[in-house]
Amino acid sequence: VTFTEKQEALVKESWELMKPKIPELSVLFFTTILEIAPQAKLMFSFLKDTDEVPHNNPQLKVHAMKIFKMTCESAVQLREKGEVVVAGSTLSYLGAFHVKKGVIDPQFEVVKEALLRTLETELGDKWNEEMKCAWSEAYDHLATAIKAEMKEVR
Ligand code: HEM
Ligand code: ISQ
Repeated sequence: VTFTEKQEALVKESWELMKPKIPELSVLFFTTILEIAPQAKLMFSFLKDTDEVPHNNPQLKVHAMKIFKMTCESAVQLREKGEVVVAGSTLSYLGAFHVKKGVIDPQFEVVKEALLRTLETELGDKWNEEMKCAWSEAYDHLATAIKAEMKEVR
């Protein structure tokens, strides 16, 4: 794998800019997922009793934060080791968890697209093609690792 120091730095720097705003951005992120894949609505407990994306759901904020953070960690690991480790047990837990929720592989592209659009919206002028490539690669490796764990369960 060729994930460069520069790419790692781009992901880390943009994540630092995003982090303080994640409570608000989590709503945009989740809304974008549902715009791309409306049928995913039924899978999420945040929407059990409502049609609208809740603006003050702590779970939604925590999960959204985790996804961005794990993608950033994936960038660090790619640079250091050329593979994604996260914490081994976290990966197998997430694999099993998502299988139980009924998640299928193609939906990982939906979450990826939503993640990239959220970054683009928030970063505006600071967002560029190089950053997009770095975040895409980091996310793809994380998604591949989770999908591999999902296969173990099935
Ligand atoms: C929950 C991460 C991709 C659907 C979660 C949780 C995390 C997470 C950390 C919380 C687990 C818990 O409650 O213990 C990720 C990461 C992903 C990813 C890092 C990709 C790299 C996906 C995809 C889907 C999905 C592709 C399909 C649309 C869900 C659902 C839940 C969930 C339905 C349960 C939410 C709830 O109702 O509480 N995910 N996820 N995830 N994820 Fe993902
Ligand atoms: C869980 N998994 C994937 C994407 C998500 C987005 C918002 C909240 C929870 C999520």
